[in-house]
Amino acid sequence: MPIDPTAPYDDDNIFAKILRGEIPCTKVYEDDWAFAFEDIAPQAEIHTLVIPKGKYVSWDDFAQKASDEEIAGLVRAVGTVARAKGLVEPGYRLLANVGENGGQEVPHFHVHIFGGQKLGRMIA
Ligand code: DGP
Repeated sequence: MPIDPTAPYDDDNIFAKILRGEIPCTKVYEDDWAFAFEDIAPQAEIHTLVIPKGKYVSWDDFAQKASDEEIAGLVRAVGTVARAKGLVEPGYRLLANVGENGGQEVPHFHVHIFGGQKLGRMIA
């Protein structure tokens, strides 16, 4: 179900529950700003999600409201995870779906990391 990227943050969303340890995940990385775990329905050989620890609905919400430290923390965490997984060479793809047209389903901002294979060109 696509989400409204401008809606108030929902504390009961699935990634909030993962962050609180209420539902299990395969954790990959954690620091003060970010948390990373494997996607439950991988769309590539490697498909990892990186989320901020702060309560942000979407990229738009994060870009508008997060502190510079939080933004830097998330960006660095994405880079750290991709590097730790050995993806820097031959490369990988980052994706953030936003709202209905972007196909965002979980209303806690997240960045997808895809890798481990040659990825096709995709718009939809
Ligand atoms: P998006 O469409 O960008 O909102 O992607 C949401 C992703 O989250 C999707 O690839 C599947 C993944 N996902 C949904 N529920 C869970 C869950 O409970 N655990 C994990 N690990 N991933 C989930």
